[in-house]
Amino acid sequence: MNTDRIVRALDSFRIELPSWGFANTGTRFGKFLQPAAAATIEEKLNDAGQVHALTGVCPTVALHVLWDFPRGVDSAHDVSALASRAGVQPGSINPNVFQDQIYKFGSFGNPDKSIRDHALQHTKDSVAIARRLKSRDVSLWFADGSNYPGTANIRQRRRWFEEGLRALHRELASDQRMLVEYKPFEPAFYHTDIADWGMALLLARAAGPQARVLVDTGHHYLSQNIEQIVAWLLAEDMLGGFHFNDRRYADDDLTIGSIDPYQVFRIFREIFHFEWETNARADVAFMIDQSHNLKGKIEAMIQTVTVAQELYAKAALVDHDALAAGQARSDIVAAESLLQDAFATDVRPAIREWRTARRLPADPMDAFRQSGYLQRITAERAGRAEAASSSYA
Ligand code: RM4
Ligand code: MN
Ligand code: MN
Repeated sequence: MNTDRIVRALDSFRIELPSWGFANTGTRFGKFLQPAAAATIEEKLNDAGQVHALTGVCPTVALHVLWDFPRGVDSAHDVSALASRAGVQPGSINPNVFQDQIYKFGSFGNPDKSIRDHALQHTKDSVAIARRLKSRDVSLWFADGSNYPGTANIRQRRRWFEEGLRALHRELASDQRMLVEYKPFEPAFYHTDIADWGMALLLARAAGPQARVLVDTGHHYLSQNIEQIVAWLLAEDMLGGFHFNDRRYADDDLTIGSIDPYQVFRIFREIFHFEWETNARADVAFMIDQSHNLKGKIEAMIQTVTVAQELYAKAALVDHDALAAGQARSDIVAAESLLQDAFATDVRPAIREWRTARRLPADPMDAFRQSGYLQRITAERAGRAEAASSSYA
């Protein structure tokens, strides 16, 4: 095993935690509340701070504007102070143009101009929040779509999206980016305005030079080759980042690697391959977009980060010189085995050593369970009104 490669990979690996992953969430059938779940932005940041303190690789937290900034841009100062007290920094800013009643028939694609303008204003405010917090990325996900054939003008809505995204792009400071996320279905079940990576790519290109595509691993049809999409977006310099999660059926938001770890490995492998070939670092944001309604929130995040590190380390082991030679000879078995051998390598001892060398607990989950943090917040937060639970899902 090439431990140097693992060490180098882990030194550069960072993954962003989602604030909403620490709050009570559920399915559309109901929520099972956890007494320790975070209800305020302060609690979400504190919990994220724990995950970062134990793993050392999650310095930033993705924030949802509607849920985390009750007073909009005026909350930015408080959020920033709370983050630094928790030992983390604000990460990507996520506008919310899907939850208000006015978005029943869409946001950027709504036939009503006043609603399109309202949505645009909210995303502009989100850019302002991001600037105030020194966050680089504004991640845009739109629930827009329709449920029945013939009920929406698909090409017209596409133009509205282009217009809106272009107008938003004009708000970006020169060091900011906007990331355009796609999703094939849900909540819309006939057509979704930004349904796949091709649509997101075209819209990002139309928006301007600082727009990129955001790949949420749960937002594909079953059996789609996600690493090929990643390879194409890298080749086009249009891959902005990931929302990692795993799924068995739809947008299940399960723990990364819990269903198909080889998929995540293959995605990371494409990124390493690109870096090997170009001798440059891929400027791609790794973010988690998971909300666990049965697992303990903090434990689920620690597990996620640990699994992500393992899969990243395995992918770093692939010898791309040997792989290129195998591909050139069309030696299929040799080439494929390079991936399989790397994937089969037990990288956990090397990761434990890496952690110890960096004064991190060798086993972050065990350290969390020993720390008493969960018992403390459970006592502090128990018995709170259900009303305090997050509005998501
Ligand atoms: C969507 C999408 C977005 C996330 C929302 C809550 O399915 O993944 O990224 O912010 O859910
Ligand atoms: Mn997402
Ligand atoms: Mn999703």
